[in-house]
Amino acid sequence: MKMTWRWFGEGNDSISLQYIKQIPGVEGIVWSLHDIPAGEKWPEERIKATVNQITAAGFNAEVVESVNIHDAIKIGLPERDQYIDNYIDTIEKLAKYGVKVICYNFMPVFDWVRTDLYRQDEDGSNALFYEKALAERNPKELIADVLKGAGEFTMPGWEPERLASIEQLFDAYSEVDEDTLTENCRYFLERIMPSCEKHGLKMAVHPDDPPWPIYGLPRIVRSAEHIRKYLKLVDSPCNGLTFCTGSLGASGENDLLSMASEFHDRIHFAHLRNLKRNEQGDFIERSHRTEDGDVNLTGLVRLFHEKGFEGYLRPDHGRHIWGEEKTCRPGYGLYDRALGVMYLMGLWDAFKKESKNETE
Ligand SMILES: [Mn+2]
Repeated sequence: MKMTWRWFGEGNDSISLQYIKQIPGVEGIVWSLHDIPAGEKWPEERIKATVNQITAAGFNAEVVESVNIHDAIKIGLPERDQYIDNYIDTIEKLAKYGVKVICYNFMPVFDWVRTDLYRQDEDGSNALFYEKALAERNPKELIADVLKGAGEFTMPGWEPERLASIEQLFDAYSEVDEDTLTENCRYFLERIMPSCEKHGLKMAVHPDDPPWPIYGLPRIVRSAEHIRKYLKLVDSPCNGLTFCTGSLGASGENDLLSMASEFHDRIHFAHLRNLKRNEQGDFIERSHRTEDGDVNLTGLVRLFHEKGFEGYLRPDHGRHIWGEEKTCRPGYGLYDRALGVMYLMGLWDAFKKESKNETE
């Protein structure tokens, strides 16, 4: 297991690489070029500069999250071939600079949905919250609320320029059902896989967040059955999974332990975090501790350890605590994610010691 930390880049994150270096156990930075619009080639100079900055700070830069996929590819428009060519160009360049895993998603329109970015919890902390009854109201209201909560930060998947034409975006997807989206995904994967295999670079699809259809838009990475099908679209180790417990775990129907066990050899990247569901289908993000939510992180870390997981792992969203709210990116503050690292490392180290039968 290689512990990593998501960092949004110089001038685009409230946390410095130097601070991240002070968190024990973090080996790698998960990065991206967030200002490059989906579909465009990533400039080599920018890749080189970012990788150099990360490695100079003492981290590996082997995981990119995300290289976003242009809507034309998901919808299956004729211009998709050009965008796929651009994607392959970016894959080749990233491989050249040592990138081993690319996290991406295949969700139409919204990368993720929450209805409140600062929901107060019982202990006075606050965190990202999803209220089912509010999630499918007028999309313009939802977008306005989310963007307002983000303050001056841009948020991946919530690009104001793209969402400004939300009606046209919905129209463009009107003919895209689950089968069409799956076939468009197969087309994309078949085109990019030769390049991935040549370089040993692994694609790791992020599950749908939350794992059910919203606004009637199809979702194809949301259950064991969907993931089984997805991994067979191209049955290659390079067609893998980002195992995100906070996304998959928002549905009580997903048995995360059995999913991790079944798909472990195709899991290249893991986002481990906790959340608490209620009976209405709402959920709030919680501390990483197993007892604080519905995700059995203890059991999952044990399983990853038993399976000899050698991929990358990171704490996922954290709560906003100790007055950090609105000084950091929503869900991406320093404190709670650092606590998350220590909790996950603590579990891992304990299982490691136990398996070696070390008592001292
Ligand atoms: Mn995630």
